[in-house]
Amino acid sequence: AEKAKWPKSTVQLWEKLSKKEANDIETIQKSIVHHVTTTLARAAYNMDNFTAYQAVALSTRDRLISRWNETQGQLSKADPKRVYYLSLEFLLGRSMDNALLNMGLKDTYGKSIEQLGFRMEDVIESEVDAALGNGGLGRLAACYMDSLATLDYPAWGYGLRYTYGIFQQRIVDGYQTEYPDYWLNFDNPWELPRLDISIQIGFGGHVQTTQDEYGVTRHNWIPASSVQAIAYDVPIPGYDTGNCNNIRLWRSKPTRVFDLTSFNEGNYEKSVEDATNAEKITSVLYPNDNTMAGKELRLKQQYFWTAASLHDIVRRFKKSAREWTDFPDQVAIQLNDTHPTMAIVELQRLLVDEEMLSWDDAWDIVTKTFAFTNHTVLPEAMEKWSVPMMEYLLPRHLQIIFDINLFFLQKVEMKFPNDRGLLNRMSIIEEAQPQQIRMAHLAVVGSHKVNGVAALHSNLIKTTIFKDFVAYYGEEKFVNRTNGITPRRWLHQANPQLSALITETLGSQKWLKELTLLKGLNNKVDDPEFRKKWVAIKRANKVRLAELIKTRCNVTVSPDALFDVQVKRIHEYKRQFMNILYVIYRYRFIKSMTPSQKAGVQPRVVIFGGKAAPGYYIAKLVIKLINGVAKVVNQDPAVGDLLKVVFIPDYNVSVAEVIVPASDISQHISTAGTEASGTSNMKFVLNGGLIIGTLDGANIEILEEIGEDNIFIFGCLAHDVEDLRHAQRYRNVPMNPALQGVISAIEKGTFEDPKVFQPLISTLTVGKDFYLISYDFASYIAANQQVDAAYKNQEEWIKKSIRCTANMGKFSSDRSVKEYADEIWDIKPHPVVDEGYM
Ligand code: F58
Repeated sequence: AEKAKWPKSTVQLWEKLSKKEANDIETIQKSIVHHVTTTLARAAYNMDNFTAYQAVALSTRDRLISRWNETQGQLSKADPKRVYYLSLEFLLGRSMDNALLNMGLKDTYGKSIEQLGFRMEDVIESEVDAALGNGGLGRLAACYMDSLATLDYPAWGYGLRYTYGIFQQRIVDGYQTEYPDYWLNFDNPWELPRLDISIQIGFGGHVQTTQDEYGVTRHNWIPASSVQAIAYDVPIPGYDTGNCNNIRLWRSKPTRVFDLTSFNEGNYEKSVEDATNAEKITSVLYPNDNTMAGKELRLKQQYFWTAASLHDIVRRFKKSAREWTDFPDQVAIQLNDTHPTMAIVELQRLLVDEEMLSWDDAWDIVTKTFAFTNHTVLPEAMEKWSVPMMEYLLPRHLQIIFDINLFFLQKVEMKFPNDRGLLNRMSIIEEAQPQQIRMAHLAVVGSHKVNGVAALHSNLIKTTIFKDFVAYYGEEKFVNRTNGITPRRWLHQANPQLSALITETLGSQKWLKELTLLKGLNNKVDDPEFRKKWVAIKRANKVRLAELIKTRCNVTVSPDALFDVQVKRIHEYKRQFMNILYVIYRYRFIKSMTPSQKAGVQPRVVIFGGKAAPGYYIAKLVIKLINGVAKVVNQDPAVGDLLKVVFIPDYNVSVAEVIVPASDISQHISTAGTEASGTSNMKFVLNGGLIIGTLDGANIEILEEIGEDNIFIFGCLAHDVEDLRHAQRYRNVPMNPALQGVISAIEKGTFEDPKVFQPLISTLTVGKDFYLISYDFASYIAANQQVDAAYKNQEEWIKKSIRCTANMGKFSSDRSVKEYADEIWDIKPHPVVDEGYM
């Protein structure tokens, strides 16, 4: 029945009944108990922490959905320009704590549940992480969604609903072993299945070419098979606003459960097999970070997701009966790396083949709609797809890619005639055996803006991978958007005591939405009372982390030692290897000391965490070495509490929330020019942790903001890396002697069978040392000595710590998102109006 046709009394009854529930303790308790006894069908007293979590989650979800409904309803009516953030990864972590804090309901829920006999912390701990991402890129998407919602921007995320997230890591005999992350085991209260929203996605087949009545050639793709995309919506509440945005995740399903032909022919097994194949598409997240997998299933994921999302976006646009030329005024699409680049091709196909626009009109719309974020310059991470694979899976799209390339290269030839080398370099097609499609080139050609993720990185891409494109398009197309992090999750939620102290000091919670207000803390540096409170909070956070280390690693560490942290994906360019080599150096140095010399040593706990891609042999050996060293060092009575080494298994978002607030110093030590930005560096410094780092990625901008007295910088410059590598390769550069000593110790078998580590050692010795560990080792040792010396002067250290937090305002993802909104997407905030339903 339509609302308009209803009698007034019916409409009024609906309106009355859909007004929001009150948020007092009694109403909330009723809603929790209601979910226990009805939704969960449990007896009221027969509950564990997990059941309590489920009930609180369901009650929170009810309130979330009211906001989501109201926001989306009002947006549909007003129909402002929206941004769509296409990302294969959204690394959200836990949702409950965040939702309650953002909606301002944490205290009330805390009291409610406490009276019912549970501790909020235990209930929160029962939630499993949503781990639909690998690392920085996926977590960045999650932070941006938080900021977009908080700033009232009309924004949707589009991604995949993987059945298995990033694998779970366990350490067995020092080695990483992988276990499937079946996160949907107990149902997921943070999603709204929209089983009614289903889109058919085709694969394979052939292209039919015909002439239409005007003699124009028309292309019609006839896919050989199809699968369904089913929508699952994940509400993203803003902080201190009723606004609630959406991430739509697609799940693949067979088009018809049984292929009727096979079924009727009695081939039951084949019909079920087809169904299984359809479901495979969204079954697992690829666990590589910064390397290209090149698997057919991955390309299927990319097309499945971009086609479903575009179909959805176009359907929404068509509701308004506007002209196609208005499309870029209604729709901005951000490509999070090259993974969604097929969206460019799919939109061109929809406009030309299905909507019958001319090629040029369509291409004008396409290039005004898309913008592209690059996250890496590492050659092994550059996406390429083989032409035969593309032809087999998406024959019409391949034709379109060749046409895009042809028209593009014709224009390049006009601007720079007779330069075949240039055309070869810029071509979307790489002339290899077989030919390869360079997705980054396609993304640049199909977008109106291309951005890097930190100042250094954005400059680097202009002088390296996209140099020719800058010459052709001009500088304006290539911009910088320095990454940011959400202060709600990474300070307010993860470090509640520090958040409370800041609020008390600054007189309000405004800083959570305007992070530059933290500057006010600079005045407090010379206040000894304030410093005392500051350091007490850090210590409490270290105690909490020490407990986690005891449970997970069975190692006892002293919270009075300096906590030195490196947690991130394990990758050669991030140089965890250099870190553990220095630990060995330090260990040997301590062992060589007399008792009175030992008395002067600054005790340290060196904390590692992070996953290696399952097929990345060298990265896995680094984990093995860390664990080998930990075993020896932690048992050595000659060292005692002066040095401890731990590898925390299964590093993920919720573990990071415990580690980040507890660090004294963290390491961001990539070879200069290799880490595009880094975002955990921002999280640590925001929480008053100092950092030791190279002049790479966002470290440089952090240095600019907090000042050189509050950061430990070492190592070569990005600018010099090429020359240094050249020297390393072709001249006889001797290994740094301190490093040489460390390598000899490993080779002598100090840390288990040295044969195991030979391939790892070879990365330094066989004339390469591509990541310049030997070159940087001397300055790395020196920087570590400076850290020890600085930490000895506790009062000065605390001042540095306060200055760190105080000057991190720039790195709020609110700032990043505003820059995208103003200068790339051209969208405005559209606040939801509270009419009493949310
Ligand atoms: C990261 N990339 C960058 N890629 O390495 C990091 O410097 C940056 O801060 C961050 O993006 C956000 O901009 C990254 O995390 C991946 O994990 C991809 C996953 C899919 C395959 C290719 C790598």
